Amino acid sequence: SAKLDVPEALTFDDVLLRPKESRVEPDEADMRTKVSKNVELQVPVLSAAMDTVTESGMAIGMARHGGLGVMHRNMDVDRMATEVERVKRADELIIRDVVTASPDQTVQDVDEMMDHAGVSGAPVVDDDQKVLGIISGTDIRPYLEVGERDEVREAMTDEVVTASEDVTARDALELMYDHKIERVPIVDDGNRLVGLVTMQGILQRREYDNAARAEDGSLRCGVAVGPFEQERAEVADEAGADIIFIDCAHAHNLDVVDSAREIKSSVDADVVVGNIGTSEAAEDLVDFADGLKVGIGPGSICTTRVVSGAGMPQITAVSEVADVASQHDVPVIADGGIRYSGDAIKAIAAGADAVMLGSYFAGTDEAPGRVITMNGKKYKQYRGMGSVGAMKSGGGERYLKDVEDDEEDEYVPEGVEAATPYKGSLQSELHQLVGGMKSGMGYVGANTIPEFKERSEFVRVSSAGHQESHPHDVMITDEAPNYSPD
Ligand code: RVP
Repeated sequence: SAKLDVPEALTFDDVLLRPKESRVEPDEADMRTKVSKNVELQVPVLSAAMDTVTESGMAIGMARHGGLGVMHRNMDVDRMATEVERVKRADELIIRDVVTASPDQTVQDVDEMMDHAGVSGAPVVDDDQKVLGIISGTDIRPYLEVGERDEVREAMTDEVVTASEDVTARDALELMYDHKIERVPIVDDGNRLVGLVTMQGILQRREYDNAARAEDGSLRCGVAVGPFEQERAEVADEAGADIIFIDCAHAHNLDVVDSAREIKSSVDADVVVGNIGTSEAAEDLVDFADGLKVGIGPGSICTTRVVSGAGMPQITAVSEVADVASQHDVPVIADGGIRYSGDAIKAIAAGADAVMLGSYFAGTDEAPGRVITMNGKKYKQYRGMGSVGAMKSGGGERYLKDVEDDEEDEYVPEGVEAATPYKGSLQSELHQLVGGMKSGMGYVGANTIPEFKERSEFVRVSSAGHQESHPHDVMITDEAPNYSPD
């Protein structure tokens, strides 16, 4: 029957990159890419908009290392705005959230307070925020050693070098060198404290020379909004989000398309729409979307395909969408199902400009949530945004529009709640991911992402070939930093 004359769709394990003649040193591969029409990244990687993956901590880490964090929407609009502001302010020259001391506090008090806040010095201000002095660990130590409980006004340095808000990093550094100090309070015309510039802050900014920054120097970040959340989108835009991600499990729903178009017309930020998995969906979105996100069911915690019977294996989905999107210069993000760096670079070969990962980052320190120990091994929680737990705390509409409040039985989840091995710092995970992707570029002989997309070719892999790809016929004795058996 014609109904059974069906096309085949492929995913990561079905294909490998055909090795090609090359002079490319992987280390030197240029990973720059566009994730949306107006946002370029140094590293083609995004962290997923999930409540166990991306809040401001992850977004800051991703952007500092050249990628992009997309913050989830399981939080109220006010908190979302605060989270965006946190990212935007993270690497600002002038720290606005300054820990201050008052002149009549005791030195012990201030010592504890600074310890708690993780700072080593604080401006001393009066009730009117006027700067009276500055106190640091060095000023306090002699008092603590002899056990005296003096007031801050005794211990502080009262000749303070201050600067005004228009200070540049260079000026501030010069002041610090000239006066042998490490922090300069920033004051207004009335000598009232408005911020602080620290040596450490300036040096830290220099360290992240690969960071994803907007024109004003702030770190880039993305925010997920529901398909009908016009207000959230506008608030995110106002707060300074660089990209708004219309976040929907099936963005080819025509009501979603209409609403996304409306949101696009009311914000300044770029608007990326997803998820989709077919060329028809891409056709319906390319006229207004600044980027398209692909993935119907590939996610590690996703049960959409099992529950609904619908989905699209990811390599085919990406290449269908990319065929259409590339004709309109709309970037494509491959979202979900990436377990290894090899998967990530295969997604780019299929036509994506960047990749989004959830489980890969959920175990890092930068992801929300605590480390838990089970049977002596460390884990962090990782759950689908369509899981019962995530839906209960607000993520429901991604998967269902009309769930009655808190009637658990009413939910038809499309995701599971899980634990993922604890992995330590985001930086080392990203290093492995990007390093592996660069190796792929070396094997194909491409120096840049666009060149790689052009030059790469796939071969089809049999199940015997797949088995051969993984370590086999051995017992692994030491864990590799970039491989663990499934
Ligand atoms: P993975 O990287 O394989 O863990 O997949 C992460 C992606 O899975 C997310 O970016 C999102 O598109 C999708 N997701 C999130 N929640 C769910 C679900 O509950 N079904 N799916």
